[in-house]
Formats: sequence, structure tokens, C-alpha cells
Amino acid sequence: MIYSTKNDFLLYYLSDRFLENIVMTTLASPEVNILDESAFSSTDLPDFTTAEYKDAYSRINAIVIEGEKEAYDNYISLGSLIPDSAAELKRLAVMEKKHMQGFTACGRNLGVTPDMPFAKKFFSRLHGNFQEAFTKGNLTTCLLIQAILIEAFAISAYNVYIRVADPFAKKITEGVVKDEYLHLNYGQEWLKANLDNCKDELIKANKENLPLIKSMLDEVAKDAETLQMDKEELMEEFMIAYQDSLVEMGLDNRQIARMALAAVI
Ligand code: PL3
Ligand code: FE2
Ligand code: FE2
Repeated sequence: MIYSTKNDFLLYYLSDRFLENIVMTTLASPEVNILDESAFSSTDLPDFTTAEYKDAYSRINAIVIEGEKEAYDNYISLGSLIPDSAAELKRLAVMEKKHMQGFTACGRNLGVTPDMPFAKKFFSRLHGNFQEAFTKGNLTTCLLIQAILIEAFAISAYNVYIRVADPFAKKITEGVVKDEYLHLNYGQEWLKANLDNCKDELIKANKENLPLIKSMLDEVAKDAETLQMDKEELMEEFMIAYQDSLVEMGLDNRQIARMALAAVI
């Protein structure tokens, strides 16, 4: 098959698999009328009041609160590395603080106490790598970690969560995810403008940090499942946001494929 768009083969793979899934589901369920939209909309939300749901939520909610808090700190740090953008980065940081408050309210609304020590540990390796890069003034690495990898992770998680969230959290998350695209876009545009000078560092930083995102996803998968968030769906959403931003930066298909493969080898 000849592809004429600039999307790389991973996207074709994902799209084909997506279509294949729909076909398989339809074949396996002859009673499903494919013209009936309700067959595809998720009407079966989880029971948000069970002890099992709340237990999983105490870790997931903490991860999100901690992630937003660290994102605030990271954008403030980035402001000191890019003084010309300090005001804009401060604005992004302030959005992160609002996200943190929003997700804190989501936990409170369900009567859940977030397990913050768990979340701190969850982020510790990535946080350590960001801190080390910041201390050395490695701006490209800092941007890749926060504005590309963490934001793509957040975008994937929030897009999937919106489909299965309680009505209060759904509304909050819908507002948050719009901001996360702006954050990803900031990093993407800086890296695009400086690609000739930062490509080697970008590839190296990706090799060291993309595997961390993959193991974080593995670690959270079981709790996410309790919230009816599917791991494959999370991975697909992540790859779409991640590879789209690499395409926009101006990397070619081979470079993108090599970078994405750092997650599995
Ligand atoms: C940057 O703006 C925010 C960074 C947060 C990263 C969150 C990753 C969360 C993965 C866990 C699965 C998510 C469930 C979402 C529930 C709100
Ligand atoms: Fe955020
Ligand atoms: Fe963000």
C-alpha cells in the first residue's frame, strides 16, 4: 500500500489495528448493528462508590496531582533557562497549578484521599532526570521530558479518562486536556526552531526517558483498568500525541521510528 501523507508507519499500524479491532468486534457480535451509534458509546460507567474503585483512585488521583505539581515547578525552572519566554512559561506553570487544584477537587468529590507518597515515588526517576538536566543547563532534555513526554502521557491519560470519568471529573478533565495540548505545542515549537542544534541531545534524552514513561504506564495499568481505562488505548493515545509532535518538529519517518522504538528495546 502506498501512503502519501507524512505520517509514519506507526500511525498506519495504529490505524490499521484500530480498524481491525472494530471489524473483529462487529464480526464477533452479530447482534450489534453498526449503524446504531449507541453500540459504540460507553454507557457502562464504573461504580465510583466501591472500595475497589476508591482504592485505585487514591493512587491514580495522587499521580495526577503530583504530576501537575511537578509540571508547575518544571515550567518555572524552564523559564530560568529561556529568559525570553519566562512570562509565557509562567503562564503555562499557572495553568498546571489550576490543574492540580482541579484534580484535588475530583478526589475530594469522590471521598478519596490521594496517596501522595506513592505518587512521589512514581515520578522520582523522571523527576531526577529532569533535575539533573536542569542543573547542567540541558534545555533540550528538560523540554523533551516535560513538554513532550510528560505532556503526551497526560494527554493520553486524560483523553482515555474522559470516556469513563464521573461527571464532575469529566468536566474538569475536558478543560485540562485542552491546556495540555498548548504545553506540548510550546515544547514542539521550540524544538522545531532549534532542531539542527538539538537533534543529537533530543535523541539521547529520548533513549533515556521514553523507557521510563513505558514502565510508568506498566506500573499504573492495573489501577487504570479498575477505572475502566484500557492499557492499549492509553498506549495508542500516547503514541499518537508523541509521534505527531515529532512529525511537527520536522523529524523524518526513520528518525521517528527509531525514537519510538526506544520504548520497547
Ligand atoms: C502535565 O500537565 C501533567 C502531568 C500529569 C501526568 C499524568 C499521567 C497520569 C497517568 C495515569 C493514568 C491516568 C488516569 C487519569 C485520571 C485523571
Ligand atoms: Fe497539566
Ligand atoms: Fe501540562
